[in-house]
Amino acid sequence: MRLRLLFVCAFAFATCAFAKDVYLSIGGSVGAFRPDMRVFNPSSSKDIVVQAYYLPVGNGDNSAVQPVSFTVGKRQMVNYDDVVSSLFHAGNIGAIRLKSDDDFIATQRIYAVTPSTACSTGGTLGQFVPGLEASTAAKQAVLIQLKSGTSFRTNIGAVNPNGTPANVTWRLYDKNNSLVATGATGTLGVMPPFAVIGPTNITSLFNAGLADLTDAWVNFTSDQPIFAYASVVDSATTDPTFIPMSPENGTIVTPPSNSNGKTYNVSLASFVITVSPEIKLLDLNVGDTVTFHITVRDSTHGFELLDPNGGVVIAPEIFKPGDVVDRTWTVQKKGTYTYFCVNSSCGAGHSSMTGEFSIQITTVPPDSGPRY
Ligand SMILES: [Cu+2]
Repeated sequence: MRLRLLFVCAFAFATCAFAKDVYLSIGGSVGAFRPDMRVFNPSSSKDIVVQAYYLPVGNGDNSAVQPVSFTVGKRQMVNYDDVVSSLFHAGNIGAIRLKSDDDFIATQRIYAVTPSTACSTGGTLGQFVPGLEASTAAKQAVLIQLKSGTSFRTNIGAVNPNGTPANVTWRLYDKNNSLVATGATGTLGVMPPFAVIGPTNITSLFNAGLADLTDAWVNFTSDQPIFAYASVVDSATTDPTFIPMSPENGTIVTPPSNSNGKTYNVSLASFVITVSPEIKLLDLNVGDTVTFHITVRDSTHGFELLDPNGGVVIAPEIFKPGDVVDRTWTVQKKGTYTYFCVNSSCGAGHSSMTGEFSIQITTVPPDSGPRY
């Protein structure tokens, strides 16, 4: 069987069955972090040449990146400690793409270096990063066993292994398996060719607000196959766990909008915020789940929602024209909520984009005292 494949390789195709295109989704030489890479050549008959591309984070188009080449001898493993520096002579954070016309195996370990002190010997603390074949990228996958709160934090990152942009929808689910947020801040929903999203804290990526993420999971769907991973870090010890994505193909269940939840369309336009339908006094109550379906019309606008005590309900966030995002929150207090555009740096008109609605206030006291 193997000989037959070799025959096909040699005579029929430029890219044969053993050609490999492998991604190491995260590597970086920044601060105390270092990545060590190993590449193994399983062939006993042939030295192989591997082309290596360093793809910087930032979710930019990396299709112009040029490779560097190295050779791996028969049945040998080559070692690139601190690979970003030693092979690419670069710094900062990026993914690594490895290509060869022949079969190979690649792995990586990324770790933080703890320097020696007078009282203790230095060492490293890190995690394993698997080399993933491009053919195993997925249009839908989950990242489970995520934890975010006071004890743990979770970063997620992604790589687009395609020469075309990938349009990605990200969804975050909380401890109760409830959808907390759809989409991501800014432009992370579109990944240009070979773009890399660096490790990003899920609470900021999704603006998760008050959600209980002590156990959480993330799902994505994409029109192009991509790679995603999570890194769960113990805040007390900094112990990290690498979590590769698990491809799946279940139907995405959209939460019912009227069980005990309600959805409102929130339009941000120059210079007015419109909530539709209008939120009347008795429409909502404590415990209700509310989704603001926010559409940004004509300009860069921001949004923030504050509770009756001035506490943040939907964290301030700046959007681009055309952005459509859902922000879900739970009513925890009766009283008057205020919302406004937070794009204060773009002229006075934005500061007039403000409004309020009240929930279940039975009497408005004429003097002091809580209003609920
Ligand atoms: Cu505005």
